[in-house]
Amino acid sequence: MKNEVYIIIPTYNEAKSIPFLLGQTVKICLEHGIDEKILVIDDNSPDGTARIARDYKENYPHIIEVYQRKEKLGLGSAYRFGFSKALQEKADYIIQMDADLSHNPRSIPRFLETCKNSDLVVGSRYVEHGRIKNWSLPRKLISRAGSLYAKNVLTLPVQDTTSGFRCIRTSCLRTIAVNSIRADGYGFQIELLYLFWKHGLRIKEIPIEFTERRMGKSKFSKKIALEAFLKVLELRKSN
Ligand SMILES: Nc1nc2c(ncn2[C@@H]2O[C@H](COP(=O)(O)OP(=O)(O)OP(=O)(O)O)[C@@H](O)[C@H]2O)c(=O)[nH]1
Ligand SMILES: [Mg+2]
Repeated sequence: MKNEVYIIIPTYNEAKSIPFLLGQTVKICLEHGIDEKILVIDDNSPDGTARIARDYKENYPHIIEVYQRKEKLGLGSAYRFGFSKALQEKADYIIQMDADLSHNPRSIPRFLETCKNSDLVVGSRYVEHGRIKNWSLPRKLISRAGSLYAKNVLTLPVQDTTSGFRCIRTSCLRTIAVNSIRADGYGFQIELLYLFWKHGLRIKEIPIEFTERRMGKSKFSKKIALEAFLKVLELRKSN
């Protein structure tokens, strides 16, 4: 029997947060009657994230799937992998979520409710009631500037263009040929959003409270920021 919702969680060195995140997510879904499958897509994390997630899976063998890939292939590649699984299994909805507890699984029911009447729901730090907790001012400024840059250059109808907490109507991924997306990191999120918009699909934004990771290390890098910057220009040119 198919699962209605695929929750896709890419991981790289998230050993400390993954058990808590999985526990919370299963709990919230149970409380709200959500029929979910959770896909942990790990890139052979040196800290043993995949092993810890597999141990946790023993508690919920029919809900959690852990995929351990051979090497670090990037966030975009992990999502493409997860999307193809959700498409194969004909899941109705996909939730995209980070593993570092920046995204609160308590928001999942609100994403799904909103997605009933839309194709992509973006969890936003930059709409009314959206919040960022524990980020330094420079980090806030970089993120806000990056989001505004993509929004304005590509004329996107969304404030938080780089947000990685989202809900997708799975069938739309056939329309936009998701494997054509090549970017990783923020570039991936921007390109995906751009393709939904370009194809005239319905996009909504809901407020989220985003919390700075308390455990593990950020993978934010100049390389990822530069890739996203160039990706926006490339998409603009191709328009
Ligand atoms: N499978 C896989 N997951 C990745 C890779 N890089 C990052 N991730 C995961 O993608 C999610 C987002 O990465 P973060 O390091 O939190 O990056 P970020 O949210 O942009 O940066 P911070 O806000 O500083 O945390 C986390 O769950 C990471 O573990 C990768 O190469 N492969
Ligand atoms: Mg993060």
